[in-house]
Amino acid sequence: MEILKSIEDALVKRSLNEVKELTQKALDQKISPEDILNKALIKGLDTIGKLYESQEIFVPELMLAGMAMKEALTLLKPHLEKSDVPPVGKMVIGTVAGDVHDVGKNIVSMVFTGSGFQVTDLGLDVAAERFVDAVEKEKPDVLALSCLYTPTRLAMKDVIQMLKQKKLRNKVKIIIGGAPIDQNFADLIGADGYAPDPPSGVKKVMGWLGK
Ligand code: B12
Repeated sequence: MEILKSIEDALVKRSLNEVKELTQKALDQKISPEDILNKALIKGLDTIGKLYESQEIFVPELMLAGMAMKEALTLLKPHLEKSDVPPVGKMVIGTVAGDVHDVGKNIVSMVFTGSGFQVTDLGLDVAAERFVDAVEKEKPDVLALSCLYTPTRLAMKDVIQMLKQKKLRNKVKIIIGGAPIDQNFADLIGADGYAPDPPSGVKKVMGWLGK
C-alpha cells in the first residue's frame, strides 16, 4: 500500500510532522493500526538501525527517528489499547536498568492493555529494586521485562535474583523480550519465557494464566 511506504520513508527521513500526518491519514483511510505499526513504522526503524550500523547516520538521527516513532504511537495508542474483553490479569512492565529504548516496551504495553490486561508501566532504565517493589505492592500476575541494548541484558538477571532473595519469585510469572533476547537466554536467567513480539507474548501469558 502506497501510504504505508510513504510513512516508512518519512520515518527514515526523520520528518516528524510528515510521519504524524501520514499516520493520521492512514488511520482515516481505515488501514489497520497493526499494519501501520508493522509494515511502515517498525520497518522504517529497522532501516534507521541499519543506517546507524553502517555509520551513515549517528546518535542525533537515531533520537529524531525515535521521536517520530513516538509521535506516531500517540496516534495509534487508543486503537491498540481498545479492548472489548473483560480484565484478564495484571501486568507490571519496564525497560531494564541502563537501557533507554522504550518504543518496543510501549508497544508491548499497549497490546497487552488491548488484550484486557491492567498494565502498570514503570518506564525505562528501571532499577531492579523498583521492579521488586512493584511486584510486592501491585501483586501482578505477570512481570514483563524489555531490553534492546545488549549489554543491559544482564540487568534482567538481577531483577530475577532480587525477586528470589525477597521470596517473591514464585508469586509472579516473568516474560522477557527485546531484540537481543531469545528463549535460551530466558532459560539461562530463570525467566518463565520469552516472546519475540507482543501478540505471541499475549498468547504465551494467556496460556500461563489458563485463559
Ligand atoms: C530508536 C533507537 C534509539 C533511540 C531510542 C529512543 C526510544 N525512546 O526508545 C535512542 C537514540 C535513545 C537510542 C540510543 C542508543 N542506541 Co539505539 N536504536 C534505536 C533503533 C533505531 C530503533 C529501536 C526501536 O524502537 N525499534 C522498534 C521497536 C518496536 O522494536 P523493539 O524495541 O525490538 O521491540 C519489539 C520486540 O523486540 C518486542 N519486545 C520488546 N520488548 C519486549 C518485552 C517483552 C516482554 C516482549 C514479549 C516483547 C518485547 O516487541 C516489540 C514490538 O514488536 C534501534 C535499531 C533497531 N532496528 O531496533 C537502535 C539500536 C537498538 N540502538 C543501538 C545502540 C548501539 C544505541 C546506543 C548505544 C547509541 C550510542 N552510542 O549512544 C544508545 C544506547 C542507550 C542506552 N543506554 O540504552 C543498537 C544496539 C546494538 C546492540 N546489539 O546492543 C541498535 C540495534 C542500532 C544498531 N543497529 O546498531 N537508540
